[in-house]
Amino acid sequence: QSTSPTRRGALIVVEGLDRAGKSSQCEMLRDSLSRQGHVVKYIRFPDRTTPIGKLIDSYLRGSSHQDDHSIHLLFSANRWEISKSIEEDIANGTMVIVDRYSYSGVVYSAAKANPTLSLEWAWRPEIGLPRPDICLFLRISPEEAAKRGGFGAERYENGEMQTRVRELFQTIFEKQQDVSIIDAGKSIEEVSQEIQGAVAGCIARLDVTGALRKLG
Ligand code: ADP
Ligand code: FDM
Ligand code: MG
Repeated sequence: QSTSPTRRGALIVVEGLDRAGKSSQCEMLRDSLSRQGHVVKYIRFPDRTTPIGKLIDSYLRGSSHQDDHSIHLLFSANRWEISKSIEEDIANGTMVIVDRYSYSGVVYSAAKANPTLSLEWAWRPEIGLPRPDICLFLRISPEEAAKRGGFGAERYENGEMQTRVRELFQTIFEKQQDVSIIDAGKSIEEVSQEIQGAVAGCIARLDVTGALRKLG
């Protein structure tokens, strides 16, 4: 039996507006890391399968109403309930790819311009969650996003909300460390190449015997 410590995996977050290409890119990244021999898991937030996730799903589809603060805390609770399994997977060497995370969490809630729901307020419940080793922000113009299809029927899929979300993403990612801003207006292949390069750099720099850090 080997006595060398297990090399931990990396926590890789993909963020961006609707139709930036997050889900397509997460799948391509999963496949490319798998081909390199990594064990990979692809998860997304909200995770609509849990009891909390079902409340969120009903809210997003417009079937139920929630107070702005209350739904914000449910989105956060949905990350907390899955955080333990993320930590275990990472410790066991799995590469975990996450489609939306705390950054979507704070930005969509703060975009509602509710006077008691600031970015600072919104960030508090995220403190202590697993900190991504890299966050890939897929940046896209409203024009490019519009070419990829109209708005769907879910709660935040309207121009006004998307404009405020775009501004707030910009605000938070100016300050955030470990963020790679990716021009998501390029072809799927080009974006995928850029992401693979950024992730390879992250994995090469990773202290694989150290623990996952926490959001502060
Ligand atoms: P998101 O998960 O960010 O909402 P998706 O990956 O579901 O975005 O992509 C939204 C739509 O745009 C899909 O129809 C997808 O095929 C298309 N798409 C994704 N990336 C690109 C790209 N780089 N160029 C053109 N179309 C794209
Ligand atoms: N969203 C997502 C939030 O408002 N808060 C969060 O914490 C998260 C993770 O939910 F409108 C919003 C962002 C988006 C919706 O859409 C989820 P997708 O299509 O499942 O990514
Ligand atoms: Mg998606």
